[in-house]
Amino acid sequence: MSDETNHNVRDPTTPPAATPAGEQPGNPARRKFIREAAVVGVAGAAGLALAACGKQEAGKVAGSAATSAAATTASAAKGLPEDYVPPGQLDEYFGIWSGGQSGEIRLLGLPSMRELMRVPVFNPDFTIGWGVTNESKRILGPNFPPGGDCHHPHMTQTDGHYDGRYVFINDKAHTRVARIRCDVWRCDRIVDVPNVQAIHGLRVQRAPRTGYVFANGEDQVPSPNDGRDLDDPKKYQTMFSAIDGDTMNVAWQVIVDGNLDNTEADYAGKYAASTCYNSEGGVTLAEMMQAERDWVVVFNIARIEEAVKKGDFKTIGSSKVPVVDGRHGSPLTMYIPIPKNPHGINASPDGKYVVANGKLSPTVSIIEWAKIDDWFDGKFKDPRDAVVAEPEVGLGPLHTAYDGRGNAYTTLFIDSQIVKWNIADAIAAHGGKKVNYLRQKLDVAYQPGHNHSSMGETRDADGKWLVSLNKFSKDRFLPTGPLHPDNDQLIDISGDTMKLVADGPVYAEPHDAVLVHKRFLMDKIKKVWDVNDPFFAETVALAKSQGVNVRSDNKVIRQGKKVFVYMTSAAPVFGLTDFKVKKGDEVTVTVTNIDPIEDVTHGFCITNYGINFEISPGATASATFTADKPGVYWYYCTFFCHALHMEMKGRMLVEA
Ligand code: RUQ
Ligand code: CUA
Ligand code: CA
Repeated sequence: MSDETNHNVRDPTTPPAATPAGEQPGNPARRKFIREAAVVGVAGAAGLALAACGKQEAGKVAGSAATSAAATTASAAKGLPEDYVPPGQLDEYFGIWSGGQSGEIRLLGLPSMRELMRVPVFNPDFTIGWGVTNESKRILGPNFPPGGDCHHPHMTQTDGHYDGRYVFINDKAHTRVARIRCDVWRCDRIVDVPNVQAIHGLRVQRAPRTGYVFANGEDQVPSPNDGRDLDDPKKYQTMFSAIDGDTMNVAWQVIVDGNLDNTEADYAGKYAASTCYNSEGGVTLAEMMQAERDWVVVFNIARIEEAVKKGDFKTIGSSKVPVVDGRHGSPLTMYIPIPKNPHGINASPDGKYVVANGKLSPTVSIIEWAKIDDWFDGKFKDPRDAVVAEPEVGLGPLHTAYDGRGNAYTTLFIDSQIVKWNIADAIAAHGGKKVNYLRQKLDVAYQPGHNHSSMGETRDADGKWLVSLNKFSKDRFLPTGPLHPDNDQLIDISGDTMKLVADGPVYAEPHDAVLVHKRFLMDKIKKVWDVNDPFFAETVALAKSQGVNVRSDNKVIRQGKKVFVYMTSAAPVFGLTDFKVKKGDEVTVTVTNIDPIEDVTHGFCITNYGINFEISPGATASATFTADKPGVYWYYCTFFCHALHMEMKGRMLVEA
């Protein structure tokens, strides 16, 4: 078996010697060993026989019951790379990746780092028919914008544990927040956040449950932003928003001083905290870097809810969202000065601390939640006293992850490193004890933004894996033209030292990801659609109102210039071999996949009409368009579903 045919063998090429970060992660000698061992190991792997069967007849799943924990142990025993997951075996973690400028979410398996699925959210997608089908347009809204800029995917939690209900993600480009269902991995709600601009930081309430989804409006704008105060930046403002994760309504907003970057929630359900890098209220780079300290603003959730309940709020313009005033001096907020233009903010999984990452300062600031309690209780005055340590960690600290064993891992953008440091030792050193809190610095390639540890944003932080989401890949991959992929690197943090395990090229620009152990999701994910699923319930109800059972009827209903075409799909036939409409008709085609068999997805494409969508087993999907071109237009199935897939087609006859 050659290297080319074995996709699990990493490229053993030694990276060029001259690199800005000094020593290269990834030992070439080790890589060579891995390569040879892997080839031998694969030949003997039990999974190979299954994989060699190729695609089985639909419905018969050649799945293996072996756990990936066993797989990992097995690969270690054979000298295989740690991220090697044999054919037919499953990864241990779901990686939920932001799709960045693509506007989507991506599902990866870890440790293999294999991409499993893409979930269109803010972006039209012709595979799924996102932005094509009526079902997706109901979620995207009328006149939906062309895409989104996603940064922060986060899963719902209950008492600090993932509960596998939803994932939320921001769209900075159009000031929106979306919700994705974890049972079918489809976006089901998108909310426009009013009164603010550019939703960036996003986190979920951890306790008692999500609950709120916290979202930062990053940039300050006039309020309302209707043309007034255009060039009077002193009058600009932004707000912190709490969205009800169940209803997807904006529950309340808090006006703040400065801008808002990243946000985080505590483990007790009492606070959220956001970084601000533009306390100066500047509109130019130079202005935004003037102050030595900006701040973290802490939101007291109970007090804000109380203020809203008492009617102590205003509304702005046509929005009905209660807006409370949380600027300096408000009893609702606490402003903790932090050096300098801080960026990421990350709560430790023991529930005790939250760390703000200094970016332009080589420090991280450790804030103790209990001190925040004390400050709000009036036990001390100076908010800086909530900072229990401010360790120096390196240049350009952006985000911090945790292993659940008291260690923190901070990305250093400028140094192109991950620094591992110990929280207790940092606090002890701050108190004057002679102790080295720094544990290790690992070169990454290159310029890391977020990092994320397995389960690290929950009480179940397990300290096994860390991904470093690097913005630059430079020389690490085959060239792809001037636009390079990002490089998401997998790091083993289970031992005393971090070990780089794999490079993972990814399309721009994931920003952030979460790693969720599969035990939180396996029994929640559906393999076929429930025929009563709310995702297409409105479409099914419309059919019913016309006397149509979408699961059995194949018919054309004309209502004046509106034509409704209903058909089933069951491999390898559509329920209608043809249908006839007139030029100028508004046509709605509704297709229902009545194949009850897992993995038999059909597609429905009308040639030269811009219509395509997928219909997975059990699903109903529809699209509406104007039949503006007379002639014969074949519709055909776009998913290779059957030996007679090519023949799965019919004709739309458009009369002149
Ligand atoms: S924050 S730039 Cu996640 Cu580093 Cu968006
Ligand atoms: Cu149905 Cu191809
Ligand atoms: Ca600043």
